[in-house]
Amino acid sequence: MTETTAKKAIITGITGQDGSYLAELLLGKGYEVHGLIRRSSTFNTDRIDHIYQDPHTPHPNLFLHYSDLSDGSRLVTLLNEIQPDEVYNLAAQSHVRVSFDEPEYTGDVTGLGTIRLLEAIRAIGLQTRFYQASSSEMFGATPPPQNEGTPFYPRSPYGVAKLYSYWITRNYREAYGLFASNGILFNHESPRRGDTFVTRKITRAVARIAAGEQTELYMGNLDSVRDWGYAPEYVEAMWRMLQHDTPGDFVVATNTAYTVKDFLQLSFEHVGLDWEKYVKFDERYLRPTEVDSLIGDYSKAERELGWTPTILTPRLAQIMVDSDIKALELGGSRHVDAVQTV
Ligand code: NDP
Ligand code: GDR
Repeated sequence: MTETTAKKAIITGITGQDGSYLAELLLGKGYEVHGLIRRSSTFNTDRIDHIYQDPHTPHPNLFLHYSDLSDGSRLVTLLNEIQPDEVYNLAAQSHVRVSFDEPEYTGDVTGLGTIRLLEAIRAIGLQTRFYQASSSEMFGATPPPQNEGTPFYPRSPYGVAKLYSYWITRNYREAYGLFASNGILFNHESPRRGDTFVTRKITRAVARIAAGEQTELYMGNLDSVRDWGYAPEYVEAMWRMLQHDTPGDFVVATNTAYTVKDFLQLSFEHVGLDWEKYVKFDERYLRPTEVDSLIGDYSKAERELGWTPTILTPRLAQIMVDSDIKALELGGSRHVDAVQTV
């Protein structure tokens, strides 16, 4: 019998929402996973603590390495050492509102970070497959439905930086024949979503209000329309893109539309409360330029990758509220995994 060696994958942004689900998925498929993490003065590995393996255990298959997308030479060293079969670039300054406060930093990490990785791959001559976490924010002001042929019109420093990364990924595919794909993912959420994104901000507040620990919730624009899907299903699409015969660009979405107001209503209703009694306006949550409506046409991903979403926004809101209630009962543990509750 011939022994097959495990595929090796690098995940940048492994400590984030998507990185943690992708790491679980790849470990489940028998990959050797290498996650790049940032040095921090406090622990930033909450989302992956449950899969952490002590390096002294026999045959570990998850390895963590300090790195930062602003440090190109470190990326060259790591890629050369690891010689991955697949690289998933999920790291980014990913908050749209924050990108208006830190536009240069966002450009450096969310934009130039990608060229640092691609150049490392090219310089070493690696035969690796590359996934770029592109975003529906690149469509910005272009009205829905949006698909792979829709013109881009980003509306934030984040969207502009992601557009640079999208095009440089395409350019390296065309110029050097690299197997490099863009997943153009629409908003996707989960109990592991960062606390300051709108869905999680709402579901955490609902849990706290229901428990009598909070009385009001300050929000910005409630009229924007989003196409919210479920993060564990979206990381499956990322993996399928890198198993496909040819590289390409794929929209991943649910093709459904809900306003922020709808998400408030769905979440508060789940615990029998009326959102209008608790939600107040604060202009600090407005953006200088807003993205009014994103609704993704994912028919190419369905046709070519066989991918379809099953969890839509109403169920998603319930999963997240239930998880936040459970987390509160357990004493504030930040991320209770709700995958089993689906
Ligand atoms: P998160 O914000 O949850 O995670 C971002 C990750 O990037 C974290 O691991 C973070 O590390 C890391 N990171 C940030 N800055 C740097 C840096 N300078 N060097 C190295 N790592 C860094 O994002 P998501 O998981 O939600 O999203 C994953 C990717 O997909 C991002 O690129 C995002 O822009 C993109 N995207 C997300 C969508 C969504 O709806 N979630 C939709 C479309 C695209 P740390 O934990 O230390 O902060
Ligand atoms: P988005 O997500 O900007 O779409 O980017 P976010 O959840 O931050 O905002 C969605 C919409 O809600 C409105 N909003 C508020 N948003 C936040 N964060 N806080 C509030 O209090 C609030 N009130 C109203 C926003 O104005 C916006 O219209 C996310 C990120 O994950 C990106 O990284 C990713 O690329 C895109 O989704 C697709």
